[in-house]
Amino acid sequence: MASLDSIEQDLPRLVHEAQQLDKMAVSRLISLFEDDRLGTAELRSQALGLLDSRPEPTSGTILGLTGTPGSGKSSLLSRITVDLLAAHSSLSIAVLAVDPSSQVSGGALLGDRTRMRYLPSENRLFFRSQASQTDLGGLGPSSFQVCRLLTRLFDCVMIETVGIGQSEADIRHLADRVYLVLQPLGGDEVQFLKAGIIEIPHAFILNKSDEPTALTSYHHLRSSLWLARPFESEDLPIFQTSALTGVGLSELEAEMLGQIQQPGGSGLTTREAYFFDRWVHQEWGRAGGRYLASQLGGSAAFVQQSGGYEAAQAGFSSIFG
Ligand SMILES: Nc1nc2c(ncn2[C@@H]2O[C@H](COP(=O)(O)OP(=O)(O)O)[C@@H](O)[C@H]2O)c(=O)[nH]1
Ligand SMILES: [Mg+2]
Repeated sequence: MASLDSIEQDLPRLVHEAQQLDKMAVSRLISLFEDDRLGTAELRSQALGLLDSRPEPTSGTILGLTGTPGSGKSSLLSRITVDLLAAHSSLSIAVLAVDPSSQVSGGALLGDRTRMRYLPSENRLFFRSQASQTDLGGLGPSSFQVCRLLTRLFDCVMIETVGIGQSEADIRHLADRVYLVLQPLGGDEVQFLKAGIIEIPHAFILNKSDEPTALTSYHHLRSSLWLARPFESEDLPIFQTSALTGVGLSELEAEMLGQIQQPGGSGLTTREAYFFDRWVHQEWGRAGGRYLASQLGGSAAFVQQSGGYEAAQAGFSSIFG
């Protein structure tokens, strides 16, 4: 990692190049947003300031794809991104894969088909894998940080994450829209109902619809939804897709594009309080969390009082550290 001084001197140029979606510049800035060394918060704050001072700042939409390993998230993303970019010449997409097997999914995403159609020189598609912060593929404060950067550069940030444990709640806080990717299970109705999981998503993707049990699984999922979320089940879309044959992808892509084109972009700043609290717990454990809650008026109040996320980090570090 470069010294902080050299990044500080380079920052305006780096930000400028990142705005042109230069892959090297985007990568270097991401490293800054993943860096938890003291002194980096000020640099992040400067970078965000430069990005936000543009006449028309980008405010990308965050779409989350979550689901158990093997359900086809990476395969879907590799097709969806390429299709969307081919159909919309001004669109840009960044993929953030937070996955215990992220190396594998990175390989899959940049696999043959993608590479053939999109040479590495295609700046509108950016891929980054991030080591997950828990063994279970959880998101964490640094995923949040990277999203703060990427939403200012790309029209859409697609996050791939394994939906287990804490990361279920995290993805709902981070993404503007969450898709749960499921696969047919040979008629095992109960799998779909696993506590907690079914309450999170805005929409469901039943992938591998080329498999023989897909239709039965679809009906099981529909009735599971009716039981688990009776008041909204009518409105919960289920996309039946196959990343293998391409069936159902155009419907899913149309709905994703609709999300991306909605005015307003990402509501990420309203989520700062949640991820600040997670950061405090990660850095200072439960003692830090208790101090934040009891002595500083809680996360939302403290972030606001401090004048933003970076200032709150610096402030908390000097009080508690
Ligand atoms: N039959 C079938 N296989 C698929 C489909 N989508 C993905 N797969 C396969 O399922 C496995 C896991 O896919 P992957 O995209 O890595 O899943 P992830 O762990 O959710 O990212 C791979 O062997 C894929 O080739 C599909 O729609 N149909
Ligand atoms: Mg994957």
